[in-house]
Amino acid sequence: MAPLSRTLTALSFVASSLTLVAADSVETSNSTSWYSSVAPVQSFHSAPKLSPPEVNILTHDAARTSEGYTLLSYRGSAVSQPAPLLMDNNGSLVWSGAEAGYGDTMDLVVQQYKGEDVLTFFTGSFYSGGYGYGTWNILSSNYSLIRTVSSLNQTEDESDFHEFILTDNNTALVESWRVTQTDLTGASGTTDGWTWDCVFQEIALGDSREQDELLFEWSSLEGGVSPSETYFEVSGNGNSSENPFDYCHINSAAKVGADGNYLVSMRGPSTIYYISASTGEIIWRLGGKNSNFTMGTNATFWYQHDARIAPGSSIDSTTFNMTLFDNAAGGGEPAEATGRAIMLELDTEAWTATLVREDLPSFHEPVASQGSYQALDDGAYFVGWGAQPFYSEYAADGTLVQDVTFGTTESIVMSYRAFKQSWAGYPLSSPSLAVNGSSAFASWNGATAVSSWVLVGGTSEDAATTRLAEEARNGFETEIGGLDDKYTFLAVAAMGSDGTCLGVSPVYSTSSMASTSTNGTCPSGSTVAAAGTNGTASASGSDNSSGAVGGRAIRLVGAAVAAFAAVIMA
Ligand SMILES: *[C@@H]1O[C@H](CO)[C@@H](O)[C@H](O)[C@H]1NC(C)=O
Ligand SMILES: *[C@@H]1O[C@H](CO)[C@@H](O)[C@H](O)[C@H]1NC(C)=O
Ligand SMILES: *[C@@H]1O[C@H](CO)[C@@H](O)[C@H](O)[C@H]1NC(C)=O
Ligand SMILES: *[C@@H]1O[C@H](CO)[C@@H](O)[C@H](O)[C@H]1NC(C)=O
Ligand SMILES: *[C@@H]1O[C@H](CO)[C@@H](O)[C@H](O)[C@H]1NC(C)=O
Ligand SMILES: *[C@@H]1O[C@H](CO)[C@@H](O)[C@H](O)[C@H]1NC(C)=O
Ligand SMILES: *[C@@H]1O[C@H](CO)[C@@H](O)[C@H](O)[C@H]1NC(C)=O
Ligand SMILES: *[C@@H]1O[C@H](CO)[C@@H](O)[C@H](O)[C@H]1NC(C)=O
Ligand SMILES: *[C@@H]1O[C@H](CO)[C@@H](O)[C@H](O)[C@H]1NC(C)=O
Ligand SMILES: *[C@@H]1O[C@H](CO)[C@@H](O)[C@H](O)[C@H]1NC(C)=O
Ligand SMILES: *[C@@H]1O[C@H](CO)[C@@H](O)[C@H](O)[C@H]1NC(C)=O
Ligand SMILES: CC(=O)N[C@H]1CO[C@H](CO)[C@@H](O)[C@@H]1O
Repeated sequence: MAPLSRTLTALSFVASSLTLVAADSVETSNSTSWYSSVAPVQSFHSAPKLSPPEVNILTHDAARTSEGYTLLSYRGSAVSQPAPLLMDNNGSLVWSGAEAGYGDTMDLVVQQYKGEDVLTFFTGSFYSGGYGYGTWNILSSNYSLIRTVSSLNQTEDESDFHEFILTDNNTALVESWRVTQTDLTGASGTTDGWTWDCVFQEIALGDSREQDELLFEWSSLEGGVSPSETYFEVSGNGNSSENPFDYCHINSAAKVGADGNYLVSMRGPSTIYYISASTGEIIWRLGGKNSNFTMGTNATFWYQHDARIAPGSSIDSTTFNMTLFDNAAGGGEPAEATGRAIMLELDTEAWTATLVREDLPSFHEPVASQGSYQALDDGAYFVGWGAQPFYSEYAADGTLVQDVTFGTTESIVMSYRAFKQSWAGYPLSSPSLAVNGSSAFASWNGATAVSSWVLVGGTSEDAATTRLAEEARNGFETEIGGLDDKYTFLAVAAMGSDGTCLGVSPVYSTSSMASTSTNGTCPSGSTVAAAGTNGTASASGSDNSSGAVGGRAIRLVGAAVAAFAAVIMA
């Protein structure tokens, strides 16, 4: 591949704009301090290296909001600590990939790999034209990297960041941008112009990258998408291999229907393509200059993302529904007044596209780039507003039930896509403890099974075993107040809802105000989760009688939890 001028984006660090706010004070924050920063962040005593966004929850109908975690690929030039993030419905952090060194990422999402839930996301280089060169990461429920996947048949064996789909046939869909010389006269360029050819591949996954095999490859130029289909303007690009014209800008791809055909979205032509898996031919186009469908009232979309067949629909039927994110902007002047997430009913006999659902953003503006639209299992819909730092949930009847912003200024704080999904995470790391004033603070990045925290203490490093207090988990970091000076060595144990000890922090010294190298021990009497299962490597029993693996759990129910909560222990 010809060398490209690689302008890294999203690197400028706006340190002066940072506002640190107290941990987990997020539910109703509409404070002056939130608005005084473009990218306010939360901070934690027990996880001082993490700076996830402090969100501003504009709407939250808790009774109608779907369960699950929100997945963000938080980044942008105003973001001090870009990271893949899991947040809960209160805007509390659940997992930040920053601890493991992940920074700028794209498309964090839960998928299934070999029957297990995994987290997948892109890491690599980001370029100002809105594409990337990198790899897709697959993390297990213990947050360890199972493997990476990348495009094949490339001079540089790297993928673009727009799409990564794991299919239930152990294959993956990936994309890449290939610099290619072509006739650009149809797009007001030269006959011997240069463009990015938009490529997608289906790869059969082996047990490692070396064993992966290319099953199918399609490119926009070879597949029949003419440069004349684009709405993007050449404007000085396309005259050299170092300055290729982005005519197609592929984003979403999906494998659909009984024949395993492909549904592919490209922004440049504002068109969604249905492509045959057996011949590579374009079966039909939706939208754009050569649409097979007549677009009904308000059905036309511009510079869209994330085209999917709606749940309950089949592309093999003559009528079916499709969801997509309509940016309304991206090619110069905004084409519509606002971005929106829409569902179209398509009829492949009458060749009509009819708008049947439209979810509008509270900010009511076009969305210059990025965006996603997810149908949830309960009939609700979840929207990631791309370049606008918002995510929103709409009930089946269209009511906005959750509306959250995670930055205040357009285009400098963003997440390519946002999802709401269920996830169970069992980190291999240990819980963290810090003391500040007369309180202990406990957290465990990525642990989803923690129901309460037990504080244990003692007067020597090796004997921090006296059970002092128990506090129900309360957001990412839980405060356990009223420390007694007498216990100079402390540890916190993370307890599951059945009283199982899932993990223990290292012993912390209140005289040095730092963790020691001694591992904490599970509270005596608790069942210790088996090492290696559920990522509980950090849990260990305090003694032989403490209920080793298989021992009976001591269940700490209502009254016991309340009695322990925030109580000063003598
Ligand atoms: C939050 O505060 C900002 C700035 O004071 C204001 O513009 C906005 O309307 C407020 N939002 C809500 C939901 O109260
Ligand atoms: C959100 O906070 C409320 C109290 O403010 C609490 O009852 C609820 O359990 C919290 N939800 C989550 C998902 O943490
Ligand atoms: C499943 O993947 C294999 C290659 O791994 C391929 O040969 C087969 O056609 C695929 N089946 C379907 C239904 O796509
Ligand atoms: C590999 O890429 C080249 C273009 O660089 C293309 O012509 C060829 O068809 C691709 N091979 C496969 C197996 O798709
Ligand atoms: C391509 O166009 C740019 C300006 O649009 C110009 O600076 C550059 O010299 C041109 N390159 C070639 C090879 O013509
Ligand atoms: C879609 O329209 C093209 C002409 O633009 C035509 O060649 C093609 O057959 C149409 N597809 C179907 C499925 O009718
Ligand atoms: C189409 O959209 C416009 C602008 O949002 C709106 O005023 C009009 O009511 C819509 N028409 C229909 C039939 O939905
Ligand atoms: C498409 O969605 C609309 C609105 O939910 C629904 O009324 C219609 O039945 C759906 N059409 C199909 C073919 O599923
Ligand atoms: C205690 O917390 C306050 C407020 O976050 C912070 O300013 C201070 O540095 C902390 N003290 C210690 C010893 O960590
Ligand atoms: C972490 O998860 C992977 C994949 O599920 C598994 O192979 C590995 O054994 C786990 N590691 C530990 C220490 O449990
Ligand atoms: C302390 O815990 C870590 C896991 O968190 C483990 O690797 C290490 O072996 C433990 N050390 C001792 C002395 O048990
Ligand atoms: C690998 C493993 O042991 N997973 C278990 C973790 O804990 C959950 C809930 O307790 C179980 O459902 C999993 O099977």
